[in-house]
Amino acid sequence: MEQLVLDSRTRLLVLTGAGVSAESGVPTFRGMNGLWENHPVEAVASPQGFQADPALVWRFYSQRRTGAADVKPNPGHDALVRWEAHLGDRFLLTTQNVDGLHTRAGSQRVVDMHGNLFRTKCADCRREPFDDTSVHPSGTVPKCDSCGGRLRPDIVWFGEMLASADLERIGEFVSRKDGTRLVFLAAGTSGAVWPAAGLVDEVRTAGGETWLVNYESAANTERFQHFVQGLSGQVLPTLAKLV
Ligand code: BV8
Ligand code: ZN
Repeated sequence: MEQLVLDSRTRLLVLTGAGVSAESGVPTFRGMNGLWENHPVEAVASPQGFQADPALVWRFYSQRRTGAADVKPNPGHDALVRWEAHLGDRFLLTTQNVDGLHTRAGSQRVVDMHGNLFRTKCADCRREPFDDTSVHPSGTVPKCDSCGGRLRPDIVWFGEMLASADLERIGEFVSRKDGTRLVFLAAGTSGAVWPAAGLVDEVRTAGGETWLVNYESAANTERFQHFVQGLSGQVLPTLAKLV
């Protein structure tokens, strides 16, 4: 198997998707055929879906909070913690996953680019998002205790822009001019959702080296210079040479 060399001249940007959490027992989107209770996920995870039926959306996220609460990080998450310890500020992990497993594994330089399942905000006022593990009984929509409006998970829904601070942090890392060589590794992602699916092209434009670790071919596999097919929990622990 080709080895990813992480030496003192390397800076590494990692992008993860649902596949990295699969071995922890978190269902993937493709694994669910993109459906939840026969609703296309894009329909439930959208402002329109919330406008139309907020109780349904809260049932979706309450179920996922319950599911994600009792899972544990797997060896794929742990390998990324070791790489970060080796590279320090020459490491950045951006994840499409909202399960918080990277942070639970010990990763620090993490961008939750699509938000976090265990944080809540108000749909109707600008109060600060807050940590929240509460699961709501079916049919209920929690109310905001500062404006009385509807609370919603602090998650980036389809049709919503990602946080500009997150996009800037990723952009700064990709375009950094500090004499290091840029390496990008995507793991456990089908490359179907944008702007995450376009990161490989931004890195190529910046002259970076590109790796994909995935169980099956992704929508953008041909955009990567290296494709290592396999389970991230088995591949990531042995993929990198830390020198
Ligand atoms: C936006 C939070 C501006 C919610 C999520 C350009 C072209 C086409 C469409 C668009 C475009 N630009 C924008 C769009 C629209 C849209 C989009 O991309 N639509 C897709 C469906 C075509 N993008 C957006 O709306 C984004 N916002 O662009 O705003 C704007 C606004 C208006 C109009 C235009 C532009 C916001 C996107 C974020 C949405 N929120 N999540 C929640 O989680 O509930 S996306 C969600 O789905 C996940 O976060 C993730 O991003 C995606 C699922 O993908 P993956 O994580 O890759 O998971 P998947 O199951 O698909 O694949 C898993 C892979 O792992 C598989 O390949 C499998 O083989 C592999 N695998 C499985 N097990 C393992 C494994 N690999 C290794 N090891 C294993 N063990
Ligand atoms: Zn409010």
